[in-house]
Amino acid sequence: MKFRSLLCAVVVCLLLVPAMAVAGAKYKKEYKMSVVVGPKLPWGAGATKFADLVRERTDGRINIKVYTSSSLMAGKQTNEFLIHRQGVAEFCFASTINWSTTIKPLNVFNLPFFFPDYKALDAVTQGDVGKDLTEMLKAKGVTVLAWGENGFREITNSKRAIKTPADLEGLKVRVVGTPIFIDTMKALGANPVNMNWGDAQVAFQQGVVDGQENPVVAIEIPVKIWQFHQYATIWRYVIDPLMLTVNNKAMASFTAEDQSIIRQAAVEAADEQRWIVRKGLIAPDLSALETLRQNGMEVVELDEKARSAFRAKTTAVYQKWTDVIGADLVKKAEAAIAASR
Ligand code: X2X
Repeated sequence: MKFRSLLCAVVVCLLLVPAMAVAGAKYKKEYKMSVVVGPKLPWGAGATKFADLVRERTDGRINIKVYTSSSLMAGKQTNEFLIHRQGVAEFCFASTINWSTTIKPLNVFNLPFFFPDYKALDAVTQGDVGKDLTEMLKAKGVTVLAWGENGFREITNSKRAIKTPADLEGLKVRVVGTPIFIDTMKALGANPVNMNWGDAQVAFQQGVVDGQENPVVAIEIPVKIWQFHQYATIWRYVIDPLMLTVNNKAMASFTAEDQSIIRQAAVEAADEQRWIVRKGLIAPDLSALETLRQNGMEVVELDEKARSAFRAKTTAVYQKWTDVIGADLVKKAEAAIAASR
């Protein structure tokens, strides 16, 4: 009997040790990373930075190719979570907006006029809400490695300066195909049209829509929005964080050492990207708004009183979507925001 169990142990060892040794050698030649925007925008550049760091630090064992402009989902940005979960893209640098059609609690970031500033946002992503969302996504097959940022979404248009809700009346505004955006724009009196980002840029050019909403530094300046729109209103109506993520099965296929390289690289790339897109948008440095003005735009900055007139029109949207998101999560976010004051 003794001899037999010894033999068994030897056989097990002989089978296991080589299997462990070759784990690293089983890596794919290429891993895919999905990004909705182009490579030159800070968001796309953040993804490239992450891929480069991982490649360098793993001596090329993990070779991530960044697929920009929604190319892995044929332009349909709201399908990104699905292809990520399936493992078509092992990595993503993704906007919460694009995933919020599938993962409803992510709509917490889309609640109109909810986040007053970056401090409030950081309190939410770095606190209990960030933790809860991370756990929810993990259960659905995806790990959040770090939070980056697209930014507060500010409206621009070709018709008139928006100072009060009445100025929005009847404006045709392009939004992402995420239902809460349609509800919010309708509540504000605008005429929302949903469109993928790739099509939207053509629509601006052709004047098919009057306006759009996107972050200033991350999107509006790089795409030179002044070519199409003369008016911008800084109203901080919605915040758009980015998540740098990995498919759980892909992550589990890497050695512990490589997993920690991936985690570290994600935090570095996302932190850097977040500060790049905030630059020029935090008083006293409002140079990003100056860039819009220097390019001929009229920029309206709403104070809290003016902002609350818009918020008042969206109360029903807030209530409806609190139920969809989950009242507990919204309560946690409210508490984190209050504590950040
Ligand atoms: O489509 C948009 O407006 C963009 C690029 O900001 C997002 O992907 C959410």
